[in-house]
Amino acid sequence: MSNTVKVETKEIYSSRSKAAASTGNGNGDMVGESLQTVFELALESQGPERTAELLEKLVSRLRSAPRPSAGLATPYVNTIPPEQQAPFPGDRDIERRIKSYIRWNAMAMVVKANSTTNVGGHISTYASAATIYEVAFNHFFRGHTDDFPGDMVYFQGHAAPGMYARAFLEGRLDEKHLQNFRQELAEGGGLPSYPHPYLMPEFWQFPTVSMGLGPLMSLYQARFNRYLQARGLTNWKDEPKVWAFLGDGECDEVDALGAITLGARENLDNVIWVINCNLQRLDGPVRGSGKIIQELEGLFRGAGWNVIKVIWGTDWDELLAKDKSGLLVKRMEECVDGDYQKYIVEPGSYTRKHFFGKHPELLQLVNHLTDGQISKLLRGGHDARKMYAAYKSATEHKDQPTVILAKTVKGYGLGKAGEGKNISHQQKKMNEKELREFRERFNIPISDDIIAETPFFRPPPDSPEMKYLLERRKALGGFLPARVVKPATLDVPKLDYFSEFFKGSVTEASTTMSFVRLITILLRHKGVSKNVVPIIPDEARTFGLDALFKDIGIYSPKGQLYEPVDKTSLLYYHEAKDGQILEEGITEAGSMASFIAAGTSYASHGVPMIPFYIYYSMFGLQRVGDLFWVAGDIRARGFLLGATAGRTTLNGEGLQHQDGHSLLLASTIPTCLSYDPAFGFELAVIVADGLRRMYVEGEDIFYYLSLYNENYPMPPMPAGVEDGVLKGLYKFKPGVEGKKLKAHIFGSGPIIQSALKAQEILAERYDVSADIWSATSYKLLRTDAIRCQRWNMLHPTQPAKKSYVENLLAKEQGVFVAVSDNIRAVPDQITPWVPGGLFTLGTDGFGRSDTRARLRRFFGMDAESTVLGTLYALAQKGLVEMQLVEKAIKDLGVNPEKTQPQLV
Ligand SMILES: Cc1ncc(C[n+]2csc(CCOP(=O)(O)OP(=O)(O)O)c2C)c(N)n1
Ligand SMILES: [Mg+2]
Repeated sequence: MSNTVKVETKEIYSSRSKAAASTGNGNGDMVGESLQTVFELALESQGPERTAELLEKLVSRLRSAPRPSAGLATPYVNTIPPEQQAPFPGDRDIERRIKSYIRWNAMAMVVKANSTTNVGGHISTYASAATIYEVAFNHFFRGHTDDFPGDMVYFQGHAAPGMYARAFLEGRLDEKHLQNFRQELAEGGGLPSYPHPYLMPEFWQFPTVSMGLGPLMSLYQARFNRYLQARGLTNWKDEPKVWAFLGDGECDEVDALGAITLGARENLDNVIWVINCNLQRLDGPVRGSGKIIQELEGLFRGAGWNVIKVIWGTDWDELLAKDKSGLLVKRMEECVDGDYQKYIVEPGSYTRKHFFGKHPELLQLVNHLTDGQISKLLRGGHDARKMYAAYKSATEHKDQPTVILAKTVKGYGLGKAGEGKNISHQQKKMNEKELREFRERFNIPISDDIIAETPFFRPPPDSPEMKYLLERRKALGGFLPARVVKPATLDVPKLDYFSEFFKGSVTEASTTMSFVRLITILLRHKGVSKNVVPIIPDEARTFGLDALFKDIGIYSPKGQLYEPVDKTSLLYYHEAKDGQILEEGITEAGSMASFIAAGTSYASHGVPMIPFYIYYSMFGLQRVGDLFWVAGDIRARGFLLGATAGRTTLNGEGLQHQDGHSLLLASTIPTCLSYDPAFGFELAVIVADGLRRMYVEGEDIFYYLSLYNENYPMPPMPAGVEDGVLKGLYKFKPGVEGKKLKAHIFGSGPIIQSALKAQEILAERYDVSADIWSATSYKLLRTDAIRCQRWNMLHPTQPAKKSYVENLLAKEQGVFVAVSDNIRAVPDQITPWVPGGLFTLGTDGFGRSDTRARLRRFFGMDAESTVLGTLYALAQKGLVEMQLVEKAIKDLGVNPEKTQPQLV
């Protein structure tokens, strides 16, 4: 075989020398001509297949040759040549009319909203993407049916008006909704600005408007769909496709493209991305002096994706076919995006002069076209036939994800009001003249006398357009977007299933170890074992979860194609096609995307899954906080475990690892319940209740739990504390009686140990009886208190309600002190509701490496510092003399002039 190729190659080489000889010299054009002759000779003698094979070899040699550009891009023309283009099966005229009405309504809702309010909105994004979406709606997106979850579509956030406008034609939204776009609090309700399942839970599935997150999540969603299939948890008639629609500017977000290799590595041919390359972002061109389509093509091809470029509309096919010299493609290649933008804004005469006019041959090509016709030469993304062919090819492509790079015009159809202009993205208003032009261009049947009001337009129900539109959606399974949640509960374990945690243990353990034990027994519970999804970003060994590798396996679509080096050990690295663990590697963003896919499986698949995502707490809320926010918006359920938490408990790792503020960040997410448990039994109580609330009651909430790596004996559960554990505060150990003074110390996480030690010192040396409370959740205490406060304010003459924390502490005497391994703002959340206020000790400032003892002294929250804080709080209330505090500073060996953690 290889011999034959050699012979053939030789033949071609010799033909080439003949050709070169006949042309006489070796300058660039001559070489080009010679190559063409060789190519034609090869085609004649070897046939197209063999020639293609030889050319591929040449191209691969060319790629490895040192050259100035990466060379992964193909010529600046459509990937699918006209002769391979699947024919468009729809009725183009009707589809164009439907699209025009949607365009109009999408524009009208923004213009209307901004005529009376300042709520903003975007016209230009959808204007550029209308064809891209409409072809997919009429021919590709499959809706949810009983045996099919529906294709999962990540709509570009700024194109939302288009989706609403379509839903209006479909009869799913009425005029009032459109009227109240971005006015959700208006009477009768309104429409959210962007895709938010939290705000429109029966409509939107995926939040996308924080740019970059949609593409990332779509990949992990597609991967999660495969995971469910591999584990036998689905029962579909067909596999859903995951579509993501992105802006070209959006591709600069690291999140957008940072995970694309996952798509190729795991052969996710269930993924189709469509990048609307309108060449503009918000401020101006995406790559004015370059070509974004070519850049993206190289990137995706390098990452192993199937790339389909849809650059030119059908009008260009004829010109390209006539261009025997190759000059047209050359011209297309040499123009940069800034030029292409200019050809939109300027009249056709400009394009004739500056684009075609560069070469007389090109001018001739367009001699038969008027300037008006030149200005209307379509870009690929505005041509339904080209988009259809691309989608068809993408949906049939095997083994690789596909990206379609569709070239469009930002603000298409807006004319002087913004088409192709740099201000296009921000355009929200149109004057009457501009509205008339828009109406004429798209043939909207709206009369002059009402046009200034930008009325919405919906054709009558028996019109061909309406019939066509509804028939198409019916044939494709139903409307989209749609979020369909069927009630599905799990047979979750009751609290007594975790009774081993209630006994406590003399052997020392950390809360991380308690968690490992907890998930291990959960994986043995019949009702939920299959639904648990452990997610780990390359830290299983850090947390002691590696024991799970062998038992439940790591999910790998390829299985394990090698013998692991530790095969002979008990806990070897075990990958399997139906593995249960999602071992993500070092990507906290990717892991969160998996958490979200698993945590919304109850909605997207009707299969409730229970993600437990455990990670270094510092690299969670702080690093990828926006994905936590999305988890709230998308109504995800599950458990997030911020392990190795605590600015001093994780001691050796230093400044960039030591987390003392994730709890505060978690407290900002409305649907996230955050806890800081100190003991194994608290963890069990919280998880058991979470399972009930999320998977039996169906609450759309998720949990953030801090876990620590400090070992201490785990105490047995005191009687009757479950309610307090869940509400956020309970008395763990009362102080000794018969002391002169009274204090209360709130401790949380492992720092409850400092509080317990302080309790002893205070009793023995300072005649203070200190009750020790475990503060499991300042956030929940605060939310409850705020709720009461608000009610009281709004019902001023009715008996006031008291919050849990106020009731709990009402009868307590003395001072209140809080100590934790977090910044003071965490406990400070409840200060207004603590009788006499709360004196807090915490870890404000950057962390550093040292022993726990030294760090805790440095931050001033070890046992001695807690004693000092308590005495000072007593002194501030006049209950002891300040001199006693002075004395204690000496007795306890605290250096009053010690370096302070830097705060500005
Ligand atoms: C993370 C994030 N950063 C910034 C923005 C603000 N923003 C909204 S749209 C936009 C420009 C979008 O350009 P592109 O992605 O090309 O989309 P187009 O509207 O051109 O289709 C920007 C900067 C955002 N929504 N999200
Ligand atoms: Mg753009």
